Amino acid sequence: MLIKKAAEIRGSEITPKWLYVNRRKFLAGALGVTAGALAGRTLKELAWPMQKVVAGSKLNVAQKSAFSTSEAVTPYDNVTHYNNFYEFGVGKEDPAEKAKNFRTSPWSVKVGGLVDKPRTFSVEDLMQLAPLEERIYRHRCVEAWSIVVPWVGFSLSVLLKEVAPQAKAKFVAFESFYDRGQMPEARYGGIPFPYVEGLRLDEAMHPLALLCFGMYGQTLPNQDGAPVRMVLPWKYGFKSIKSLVKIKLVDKQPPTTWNMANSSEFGFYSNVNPAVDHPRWSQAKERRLGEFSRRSTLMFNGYDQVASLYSGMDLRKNF
Ligand SMILES: Nc1nc2c(c(=O)[nH]1)N[C@H]1C(S)=C(S)[C@@H](COP(=O)(O)O)O[C@H]1N2
Ligand SMILES: [Mo]
Repeated sequence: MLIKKAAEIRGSEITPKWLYVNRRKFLAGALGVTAGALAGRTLKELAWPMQKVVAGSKLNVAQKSAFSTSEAVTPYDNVTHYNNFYEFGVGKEDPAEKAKNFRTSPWSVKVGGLVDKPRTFSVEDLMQLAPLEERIYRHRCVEAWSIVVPWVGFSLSVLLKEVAPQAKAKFVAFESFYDRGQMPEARYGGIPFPYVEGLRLDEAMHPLALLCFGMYGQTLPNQDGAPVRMVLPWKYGFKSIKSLVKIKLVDKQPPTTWNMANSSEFGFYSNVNPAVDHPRWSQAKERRLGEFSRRSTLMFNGYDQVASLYSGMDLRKNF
């Protein structure tokens, strides 16, 4: 079965060559593994997705970011067919299927609250604010799987500076698009919608916090949060809110979806922390999609640059 898929993959012309090299490596690994070694793994997670790569539009990436990891990029098909996007279903393969017809254009993002220059931006306006960078980040889901993705965007700080935050602004509240009509699966999600998230203003201003328009050199696929999302590589994946429509600067810590759904399991900060277990599972290790053995999870997902944001804080309490 895997051999047949390898043949199909070789024929594709849409994806950049370096991606294919990565993919061949993955397949070589996959083919070398016996059925016995696979037992006990989640086959769904390891299986090569059946769907064809659907290319978005190409983005003009002006520069590669110094923040990039040199670790192997996770194959595009894994990243785009193993998603959490509860508006489009709770299954990992649901978003790729159910978000296919999601309308992401025209799209605007309203930025306001405690700012001197509130403004509603079209996605095109947003993309004009700074040159697009490619940033290859590790991404660690709270569910203990991880991926390495070449995202495209620029620091959220660029946008925040544009609207001129007032001195009273201490936090940033984010909101996702929500439309029952386009997202009928959301009612089975078990969490409130619209999906909301939040950061302290100094976290939001940290250069690593990425306002993201694309991945793998192209616009974001719907299932990954088109047309614009956040990517916060030192935090558990659920903080990286998708399909953004509102950003509001506020003076108090804003409510966040997973914290509202289950406050004992999901805190406001949700920094990746291998020393603080989730009440129902360990956070010490993670499995990179497309790989077979688990690796150790790093404090702040390896992004030590953010440590000073939390100096003096008890990260067990502020989980
Ligand atoms: N609006 C919205 N944003 C969301 C989610 C969601 O369900 N809805 N899931 C989060 C979780 S749990 C993760 S791990 C990441 C997954 O991003 P990816 O699918 O691009 O890998 O999106 C986050 N952003
Ligand atoms: Mo996640």
